[in-house]
Amino acid sequence: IEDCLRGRLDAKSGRLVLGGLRDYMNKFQNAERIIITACGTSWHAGLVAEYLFEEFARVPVEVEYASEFRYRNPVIGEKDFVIAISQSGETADTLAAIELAKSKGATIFGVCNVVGSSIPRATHAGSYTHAGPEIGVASTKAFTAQISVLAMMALMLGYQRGTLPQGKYVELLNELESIPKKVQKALTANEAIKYISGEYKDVSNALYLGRGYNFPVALEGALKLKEISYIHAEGYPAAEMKHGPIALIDEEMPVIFIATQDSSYDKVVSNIQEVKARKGKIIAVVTEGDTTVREMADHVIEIPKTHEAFNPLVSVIPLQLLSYHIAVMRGCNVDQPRNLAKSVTV
Ligand code: F1P
Repeated sequence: IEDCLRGRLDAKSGRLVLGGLRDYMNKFQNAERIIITACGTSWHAGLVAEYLFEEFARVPVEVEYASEFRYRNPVIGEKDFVIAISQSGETADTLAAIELAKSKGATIFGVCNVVGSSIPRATHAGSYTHAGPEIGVASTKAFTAQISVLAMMALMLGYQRGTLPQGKYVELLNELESIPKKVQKALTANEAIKYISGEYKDVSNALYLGRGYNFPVALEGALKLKEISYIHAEGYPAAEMKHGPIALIDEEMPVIFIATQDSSYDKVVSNIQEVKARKGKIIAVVTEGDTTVREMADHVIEIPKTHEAFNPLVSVIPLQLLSYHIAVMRGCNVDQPRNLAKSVTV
């Protein structure tokens, strides 16, 4: 825990990754509920965190769009620990959600990237993600940095509450430390992804499907494509496909599956079969060495294996690259997409 509080992942630079938690450890540990509030990509990182906190710390979690939360009359009080996530630290909806939660007596913890921005100042405590400046408007490295911080928080909380045994806690922290190397490896698929992008740059729609930890990644993949290529894209839990989106599938529809080898793998494979039977085009992000999905998909993109809880940190990389290449090929300005602001302050 001390390692974690000192910022074990960032030991070389000596940065305090979770330092902000020190004074609020009691509130965090005894929280009856965690409420996560954010917008856009940060909200997707919050969804990943819901899975992490509930799996490892067994605390109930709610993930709320700040843009909705601020306008409703939520049941919230002193026993709630609110985590507000924001790259810019300036998002007006998230700030308003923080003020609402504060007025009800909840403890607010910020996970922000921009040092000294408004959200860190409005919260009781927080941790910076230290991802460095996001050059473009669309969040990319901020997403993975947010999940890294939230994962550390979830592991630490699980260990402290006794729901995560010490051996498992250490094993997971070690795995988390291996992620930067795995991300490097995932980036080596860049040329292959560029080729795939060329095949799909003119589509009008795309569907992204994932299960478990990869469900929020499906949402994020779809959002990146919308934001920077202006292609209509939808992200869904793969199991929801049969409840509606399956009607969209035909030879024109690319379906991007996140099909890593984890506890959802067999079920995702059957979802792939369902799409294939309807002649949908399949692009699949798979674990290195996968052969089953390779035989079924039109294209596969391999990523290194990690613990399924950390899959989003690696599986989002090819989806970010796919959106990037498609956007460039369509002549879009990837750094400054139309109609989008870096910090949405109104
Ligand atoms: C939230 C957000 C970003 C998105 C765009 C508009 O920003 O929705 O996720 O990429 O920049 O704002 P933030 O609160 O994380 O700064």
